[in-house]
Amino acid sequence: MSPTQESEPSPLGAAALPALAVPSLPWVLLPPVRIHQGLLGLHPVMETPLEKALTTMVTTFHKYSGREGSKLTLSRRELKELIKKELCLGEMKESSVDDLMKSLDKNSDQEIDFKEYSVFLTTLCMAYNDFFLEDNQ
Ligand SMILES: [Ca+2]
Repeated sequence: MSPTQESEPSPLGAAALPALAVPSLPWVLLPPVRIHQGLLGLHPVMETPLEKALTTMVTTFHKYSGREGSKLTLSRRELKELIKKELCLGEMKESSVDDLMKSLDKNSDQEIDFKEYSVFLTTLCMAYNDFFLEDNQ
C-alpha cells in the first residue's frame, strides 16, 4: 500500500491481489468432459467436494451478477451484497467497498467480471491457506 493511502486497510488484503495468469488445463479436467464421462459410466456423476466448491463459486457469481445491469458482471452493489451474504462479513464500510472495487476492477470498467471475481476468490483461498498453515504449526 502506498503511503498516500490513509484509508483503513482492506479486510481482505486486496491491495496484494495477484495478477491472474490463466493456465491452459488438461482437457480431462473440463466440466463437459466430466459430465460426458459420467454419462458413459466412467465415474460416478456425483460431484466431489472440490467440484461442488467450484460449482458454488460459479453459481454464486451468477446469483448476484444477474440482479442489475449486465448479467455477466458484478456491479459495486452486487459485489457488496455477495460479500455480505456469502462471506458473512456483515456490512462493509463504503470506503472498504471502494478500495476492494478499485483493487479487483483491473480493466477499470466499474464492473467485476468473472475473471476479476476469480482473482478475488484466489486471493481469499491463499489467505485461507495461510491461516490453515499457521493453525497447523
Ligand atoms: Ca472490470
